[in-house]
Amino acid sequence: MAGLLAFSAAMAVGSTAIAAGAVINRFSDPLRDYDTTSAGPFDAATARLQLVGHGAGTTAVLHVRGVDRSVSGRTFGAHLHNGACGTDQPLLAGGHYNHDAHSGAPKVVISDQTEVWLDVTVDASGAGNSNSVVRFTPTAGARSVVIHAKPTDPATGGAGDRLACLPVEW
Ligand SMILES: [Cu+2]
Repeated sequence: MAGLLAFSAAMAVGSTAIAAGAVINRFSDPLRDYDTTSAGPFDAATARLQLVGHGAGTTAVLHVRGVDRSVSGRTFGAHLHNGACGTDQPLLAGGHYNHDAHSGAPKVVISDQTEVWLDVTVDASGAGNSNSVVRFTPTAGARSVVIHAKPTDPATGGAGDRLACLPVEW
């Protein structure tokens, strides 16, 4: 119940921010497959990311659809990464975009407030949504949202293998 309430509150914050904020950018594309030699749940999926600026921060909203329904109910880690998507080159996307690292903070904290975490749970129709509200604005560049095989570990930010990638370049 607490989890549900927290989720509702987060959605409300996101909706308010969207209504009041200015869309910095919207990205919509088929997901790039990181394993073109075998079938995966995101092979036919598309995704859309909106970055909305509000005051000192950003709301990121991710929509994924067209995911194989065999994985409905599962949660997949998703994050804003530093680098661009590359065909069959999952490591090209680099590490997570981390505000502490980009702003030269003396200590780099890994959390859902220093990075943009957008884990998605796939529903019965093969779609999933998530949002993240952070108090920074990512700097422009050729970046990506990488979708991983597992939910994000809140302690390490790790989420297993990289499955698919949405180009996010501005
Ligand atoms: Cu990631």
